Amino acid sequence: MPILYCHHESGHCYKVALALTLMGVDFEQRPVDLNRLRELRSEDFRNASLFGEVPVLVFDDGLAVCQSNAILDTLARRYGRFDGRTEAEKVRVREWLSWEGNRLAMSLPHLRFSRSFTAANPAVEAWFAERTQVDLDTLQNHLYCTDFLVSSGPTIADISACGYMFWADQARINLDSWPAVQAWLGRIRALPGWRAPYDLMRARHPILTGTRT
Ligand SMILES: N[C@@H](CCC(=O)N[C@@H](CS)C(=O)NCC(=O)O)C(=O)O
Repeated sequence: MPILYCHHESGHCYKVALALTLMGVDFEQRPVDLNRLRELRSEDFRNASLFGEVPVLVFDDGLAVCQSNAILDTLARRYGRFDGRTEAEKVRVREWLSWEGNRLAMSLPHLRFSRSFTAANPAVEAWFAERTQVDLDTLQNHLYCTDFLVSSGPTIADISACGYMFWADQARINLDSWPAVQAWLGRIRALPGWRAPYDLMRARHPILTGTRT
């Protein structure tokens, strides 16, 4: 079965674990200790990971894929699930994956990390907070007109964008201000097999004070 190198505090890992779970694919979790210097992490992980980060998914045929959205893309293509139905929808899905990687992944995860783990410089944290609000507005404006990011139904775009949302409270973000986002998260929660991050990912190696990821 595929091996997922992961960490239970990583929403990028959660995206992959959630996609595998919703697709009904069994996988083995190998928690990586992010407190350790990259060069001191296990040899099998270092061999599989191009950038030294989690998540990495190693398929049964030996293909190792890193970068959460590249993994989601690979899963959708390999298992034929949670992708757009038409070529145009597949394009929309990948537009959202790129948006997530450039926008959302640069805001909410870092705000949460600064507010719940290792504090960033206050000016930097303020920048994360401002950017998070703008990104939530972008999502909200889109989700006023559609149940999922691509209108045909749930896709890897939703799985990617929701990766850190279930931890919004840890970033001290109150999603009551974004009701369309909350409703969308409710629809994701209602997907058959959905599980919350800490329920899905095995907790090992708590993040130590001062660790930066
Ligand atoms: N763009 C990457 C981000 C991955 C990432 O930032 N991973 C963090 C955990 S959330 C990590 O492995 N940090 C450990 C380190 O930097 O040493 C993705 O989408 O997978």
